[in-house]
Amino acid sequence: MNKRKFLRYSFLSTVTALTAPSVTAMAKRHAKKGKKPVVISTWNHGGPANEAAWPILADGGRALDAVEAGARVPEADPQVTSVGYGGFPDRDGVVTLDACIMDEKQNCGSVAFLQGIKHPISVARKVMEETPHVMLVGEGAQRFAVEQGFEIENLLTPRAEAAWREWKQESYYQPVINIENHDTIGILALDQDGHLSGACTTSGAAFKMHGRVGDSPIIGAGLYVDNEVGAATATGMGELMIKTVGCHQVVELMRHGYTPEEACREAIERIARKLGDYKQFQVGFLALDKAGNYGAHCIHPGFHYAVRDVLGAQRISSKSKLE
Ligand code: SD4
Repeated sequence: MNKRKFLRYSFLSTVTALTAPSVTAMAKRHAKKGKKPVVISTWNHGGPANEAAWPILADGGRALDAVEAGARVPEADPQVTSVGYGGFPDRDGVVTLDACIMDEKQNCGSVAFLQGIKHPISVARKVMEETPHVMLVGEGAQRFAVEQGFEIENLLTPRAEAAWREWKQESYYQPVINIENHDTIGILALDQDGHLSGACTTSGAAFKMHGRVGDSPIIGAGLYVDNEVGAATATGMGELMIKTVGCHQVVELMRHGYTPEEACREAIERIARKLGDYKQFQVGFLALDKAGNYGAHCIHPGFHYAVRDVLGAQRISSKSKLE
């Protein structure tokens, strides 16, 4: 068994045990009913996000509420430098945010190039629920957010500003996706009623061109949910997911019988076949099917995700193409 496999199996076998009696009862129900509920999220902050989502799912709440609650955790955390407050700015020093959300009824809402609002995921949900539209961008999205009661705040933390100033000294005008340390959060949940929802929120590629929008607010690219089949989300260099409509592809592959992991791997293979420059960038897909099975695949080693179900919390390393 190679090291990666070993680590993976170690993670699986060191599931955090929960001891509360209600959890035992739930575990029995879970065993009978299948793998519901479950929530999965990208990267390290997926753990805290899942913990915020979990009580909603455990109480029989909606997957939609769970994914929104989860996504809000890294959005508010100034230590997370690719999401919400504390996110690295664009090359002009402006923090611009992208997010989208999708429910079990094919409803979706999205905001892009949004400035000064700490919780773009909640604005995206308002777009979904309070407007006839799917997507609002820039100043219009901000105006709508304020009308909905969101506050305009300065999202550029001293840490993010210092990183931007240091980057500017080199004047290397390329968007940066750090292979080892992405922080965009994509979160997918299956609730006790068997309904799926997903959310994705990011400050995008650090030091991107002003006005650049990535995959994260684009339904089908950075997130897709089909309640008949499954859900998928993505992290990494968004241009590659947009060019291949990656998450829609992952869900469609699951419809045709691929497991979540196989579907993610095939979406990565298609990027590799079609996009010659793919090795320069990290991309990871994460998927959850209607039965509660999940899996991931990425280009470069290093992508991992967090899972929370009745058995506890796990952190799983994804297999990668360039391992
Ligand atoms: C983007 N996909 O804007 C996002 C960035 C990302 O971890 O995932 N960073 O392209």
